[in-house]
Amino acid sequence: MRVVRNIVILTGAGVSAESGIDTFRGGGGLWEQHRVEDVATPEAFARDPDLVLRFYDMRRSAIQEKQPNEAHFALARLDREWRGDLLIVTQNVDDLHERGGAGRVLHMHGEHLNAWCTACDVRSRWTGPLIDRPACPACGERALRPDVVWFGEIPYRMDEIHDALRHADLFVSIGTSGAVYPAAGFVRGARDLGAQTLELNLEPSQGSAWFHESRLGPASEIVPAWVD
Ligand code: BV8
Repeated sequence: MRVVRNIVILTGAGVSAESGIDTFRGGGGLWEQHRVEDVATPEAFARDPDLVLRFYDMRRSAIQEKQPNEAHFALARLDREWRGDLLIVTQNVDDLHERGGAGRVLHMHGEHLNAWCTACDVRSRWTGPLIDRPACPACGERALRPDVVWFGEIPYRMDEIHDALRHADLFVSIGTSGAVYPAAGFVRGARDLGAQTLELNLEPSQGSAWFHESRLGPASEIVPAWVD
């Protein structure tokens, strides 16, 4: 087995579940309250911008009342102490990794707490609602949308992610169902390039067969157990 110097960690909604943030596909999960095609696509935004803006305003407000859990804190400890390369690629659009103290975090699906101006393309930190069409802080236009990657849109910083996967000695997937691409394909790429692969999840994911090892349980327990 290769010496582990470089680690890539992929996280999904399951790492924030115990902080009280809905997952997408769990029982009573987020998508069950809203059909995917109703809210998380550019077509939905063009068809019914108010519905989409209200959906994201509700979530942007909700995450600000949530707190990081032991999984976020454990990953932050690892991030601070790890001497090699380490990258936390998150599919999540909450800021709990950062509030838990992690520094090397890459939001491939964007962030609730950013707004993206469709007039001037500038992204601004944003904690309030967008439903009232506030003015863009950069250009003044009332053209802000959530800075979140919708289905059919290209995830952020894919080159950086692929570069990290190419150099990874260990790929760890935490709290994701393996349902959404391209994130769900990372494990196969890392394994084909010789990385050890580990899954930490409440239940087997759709990609479980690609992991050398799977540990099942709640993230707030199995992530600190792995890190420490
Ligand atoms: C793209 C932001 C092209 C929005 C999100 C057919 C086949 C394959 C692919 C496709 C296809 N048709 C279309 C596609 C592409 C599509 C896709 O994958 N669709 C799926 C549904 C089939 N993908 C895209 O459109 C992507 N873009 O492909 O562009 C391209 C790409 C690369 C290069 C060039 C061109 C864009 C996808 C991004 C969509 N945006 N989020 C928002 O948040 O509103 S996706 C959304 O799902 C979130 O980001 C979320 O993170 C992500 C994945 O879900 P999970 O995080 O895994 O959450 P889930 O609920 O599913 O699972 C939770 C897991 O946690 C479970 O396993 C559960 O057991 C576990 N768990 C629960 N509690 C705990 C726990 N684990 C531990 N402890 C607990 N306590």
